[in-house]
Amino acid sequence: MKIVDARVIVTCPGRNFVTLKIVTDEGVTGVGDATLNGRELAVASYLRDHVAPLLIGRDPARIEDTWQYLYQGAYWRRGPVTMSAIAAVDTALWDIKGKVAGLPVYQLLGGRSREGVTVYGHANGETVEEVLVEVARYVDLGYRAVRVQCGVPGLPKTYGVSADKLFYEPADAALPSEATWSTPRYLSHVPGVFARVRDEFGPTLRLLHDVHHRLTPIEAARLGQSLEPYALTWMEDPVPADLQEGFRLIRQHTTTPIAVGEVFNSVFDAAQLIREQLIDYIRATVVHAGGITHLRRIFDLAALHHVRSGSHGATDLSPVCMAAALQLDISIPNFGLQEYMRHTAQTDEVFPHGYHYADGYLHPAETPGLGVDIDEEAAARYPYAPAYLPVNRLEDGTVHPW
Ligand code: EZ4
Ligand code: CO
Repeated sequence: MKIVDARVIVTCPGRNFVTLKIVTDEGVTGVGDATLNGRELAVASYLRDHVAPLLIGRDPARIEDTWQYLYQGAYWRRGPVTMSAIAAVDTALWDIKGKVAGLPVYQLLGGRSREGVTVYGHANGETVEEVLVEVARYVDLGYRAVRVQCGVPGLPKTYGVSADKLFYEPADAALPSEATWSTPRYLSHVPGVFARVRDEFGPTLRLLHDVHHRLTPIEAARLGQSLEPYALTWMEDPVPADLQEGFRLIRQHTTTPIAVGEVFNSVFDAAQLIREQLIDYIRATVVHAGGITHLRRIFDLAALHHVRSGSHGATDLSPVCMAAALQLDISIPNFGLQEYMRHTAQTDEVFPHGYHYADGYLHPAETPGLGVDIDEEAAARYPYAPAYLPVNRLEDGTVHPW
């Protein structure tokens, strides 16, 4: 079998997605997500101009060899653009391998390790009252875990808090919008929010919170301490992880578990965090961390160090990425949680998929391959529209410095 075509499809069914479709001479096809929020066309060009020509004529069965060929062969290593492009190829090749074998990809990864993939949803509101209503909505839907984000009094707009329910779209403008950040206002407000949520929903609902890289290590240590009475499942992205040893300081001060990694591209972004057991959950994803092949490598290192998976699953990760993530989630020994933000009806139309939600769990499709496809005719009806993530400034106008 040989690869005869590798098409890059850019579509915007409510938000932008970049998808690679690999076609073989025997008619078997595979899909991979290549979406990099706010930088979509850079990955599309990388694939179209620099990767697709190298794939033509290759044997699609050689997944590891193709991964090494693209990674080593580029000379320029890592980075979100390169690794998202490699991820798309890798994911599409796993899809093809599953279809050729007649098995869902998780069977090729060792088979099922659990009955379902526990997911968490996003409850967010401007006020605590709104937050409580949103948490109740997820509890009613059967969720066992909920991420809680609340507006901060005195700040006009907070990242992660939106009027949309069940999903939200942070890339909200054709040019970057701006939000204001104040650490003192934030740190004084958050513990009270969790006190109310615990009070209302009791001790067993799993609660999570995303700090979106806004704090310094000592500030994050204080936040972690102040949240200890509410027994969070994790405090996410407390500080940027450019400086991996920064997490030591947080770790020394708090038993609140830590999750990080949604912007990681490589095992090297996480190696120190994992080896020193500075985190509890690794949030790297299929699309941004080199595909199923490389993400499994990250999860295997994590398993050796008591670190569980907690993959990113916001709306900018397409149903193709979610379908691939579920194949890993259901099969690895150290699965923790899977983020699950629902996509819009238009997105679901463009990406028909067989995975489904029931009673707090996502279930991968049982069909051969990943169990997801792209409807290219539907995709063509939604042309690319520029959209960027917001920029954060401090109250004095400084661009948030870390
Ligand atoms: O900011 O997906 O945990 N989820 C998140 C997301 C990310 C966006 C970035 O593209 O932090 O909302
Ligand atoms: Co996050």
